[in-house]
Amino acid sequence: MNRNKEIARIFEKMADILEFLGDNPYRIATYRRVANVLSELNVDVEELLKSGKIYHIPGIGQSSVEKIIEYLRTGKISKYEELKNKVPEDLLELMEVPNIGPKTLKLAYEKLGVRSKDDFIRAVRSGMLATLPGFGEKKLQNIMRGIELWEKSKERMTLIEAFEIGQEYLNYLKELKGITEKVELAGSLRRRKETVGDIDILVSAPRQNWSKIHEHFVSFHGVKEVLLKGETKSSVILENARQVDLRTVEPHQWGSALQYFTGSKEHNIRIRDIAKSKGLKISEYGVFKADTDQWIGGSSEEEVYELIGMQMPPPEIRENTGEIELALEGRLPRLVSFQDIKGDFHIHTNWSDGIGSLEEMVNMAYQMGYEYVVIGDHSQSARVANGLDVERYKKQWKEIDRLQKEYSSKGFYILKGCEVDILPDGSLDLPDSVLAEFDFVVASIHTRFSQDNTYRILKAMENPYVNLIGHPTGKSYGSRQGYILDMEKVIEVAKETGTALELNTFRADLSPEYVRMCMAKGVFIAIVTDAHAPAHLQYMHLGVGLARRGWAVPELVLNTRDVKGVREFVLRKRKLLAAV
Ligand code: DGT
Ligand code: CA
Ligand code: CA
Ligand code: ZN
Repeated sequence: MNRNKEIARIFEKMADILEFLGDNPYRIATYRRVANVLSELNVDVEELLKSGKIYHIPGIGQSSVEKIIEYLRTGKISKYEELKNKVPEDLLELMEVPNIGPKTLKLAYEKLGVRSKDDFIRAVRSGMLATLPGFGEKKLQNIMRGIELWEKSKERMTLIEAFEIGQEYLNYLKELKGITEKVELAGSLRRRKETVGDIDILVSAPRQNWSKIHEHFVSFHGVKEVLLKGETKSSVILENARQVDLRTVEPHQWGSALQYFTGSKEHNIRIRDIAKSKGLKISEYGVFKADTDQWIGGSSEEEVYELIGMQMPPPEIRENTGEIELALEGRLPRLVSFQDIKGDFHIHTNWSDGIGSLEEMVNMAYQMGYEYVVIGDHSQSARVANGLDVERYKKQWKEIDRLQKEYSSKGFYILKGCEVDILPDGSLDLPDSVLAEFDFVVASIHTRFSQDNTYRILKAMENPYVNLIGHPTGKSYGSRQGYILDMEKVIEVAKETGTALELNTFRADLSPEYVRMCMAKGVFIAIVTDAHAPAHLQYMHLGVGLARRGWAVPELVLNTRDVKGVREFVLRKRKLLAAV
């Protein structure tokens, strides 16, 4: 899977370079398309080559296939190596920055003699860039903000990125069958934090196996640099600059080590104090009597918490924000879990900007074990996303009706939905008469990200047909901070109108703090993947983790309702606002 992404990245870079060089736009588009297709494939590209299926994938032509074969054989694409020499590497890197495209860099390169990243930043700060045509105040501000967000995003990765690397590393370590005992992700990744600094992996095994395990760990194919290779701890930096740490412990230390390395640090400090007050000592090696240093337990995490007299808080809420007090009283709430999830409310197909067909997306939702899925393609004003007008929605409904016939016998429901744009004045991109015909309506803001958008969201929620506000804060890690929003007011009106707020897995929007506010006020959230390809639906597992970080309980997570319950939710709002 990961190799697909590596190759995709190279195609993307080739497209960037060609654009910088002012090459043929058709070829640039081809490379970008190949990159897109490759990064969303859910089969290893080598398999597709072997079976010959690669020749049937639209968008991948003969010359692209040749490049892929070359990469699989040699680990390189000579065309890329050749292109790389034509552009300073530093500048290439800058193309990843939101609001800086190859065209801007080319201008700076040609007109201002910019040759490096620092040159470029200097050109922005000194006002040199502003002397070029088309670089007004606003554009320069966006570029500067883009650089800041990008530099920050290099320090920490998104949960999705960390999870994919972590899973791949876990599978790789599990190749050591019989040598390792338990293998688990720890640290902020296990806590499902929205961003992850480094990836922590914990392995238990008899001590005599440890050196073999560390040797294997540093030999992972994506490793660029070994920072440390020891008997108990190793650290590596991957090709994509991300860090992974490994710890090995003895089997009887597993629970206390997992507890320790899961963190958070703030949670652990409190736990140690509580242990102390009970005459115990707690560390990554176990739970001990304070006076005699006698080991009394710690082979499982449950045991660690039991020994100090408290419930075990789920990893996602171990942040010392109230979980310890409740756990001591045995009053932790039951949080939502993946098993509770009966559907996804926001996915896209190739009718708008998704790459999966309606059939493929529906099939994947069914494979997830759900009872229903809401198709949520973009509405017309989202032109770059190939948004649908009323006529195309109606065509899509016919397709859905046809497909529903196949799925009815399986007890699976395809709900007609949309992601309707909230326009600048807060009105919606589709008339009420059409909205009324959908089973479920998501409304989102996709324009004017730098102003206060509270009024737009409030107005959208007053519409009787809007059931869910999509990615409510507009933030997008690494590229957008999110617009100004009076979230307290939004939550209040969500409650009054019977509207749910979306927890968008890709963007980690809502934040855990806002989820907690929703729970406190009795406002529904809906966990969605915003999937643009079949494989994305699986990120629901992470979305649930993010919801748990906000202490989400099943009663206030819309996805825990069955299809009848969802229809009741929709009808209730329409009645409440007197639309039926
Ligand atoms: P990150 O990597 O910045 O996203 O956050 P974490 O929580 O993964 O932090 P990391 O990788 O530095 O350490 C992993 C866990 O190890 C951390 O959650 C708790 C534990 N830990 C690390 N340093 C300390 C410490 O100084 N005291 C205590 N009590 N625990 C620590
Ligand atoms: Ca970490
Ligand atoms: Ca670490
Ligand atoms: Zn959207």
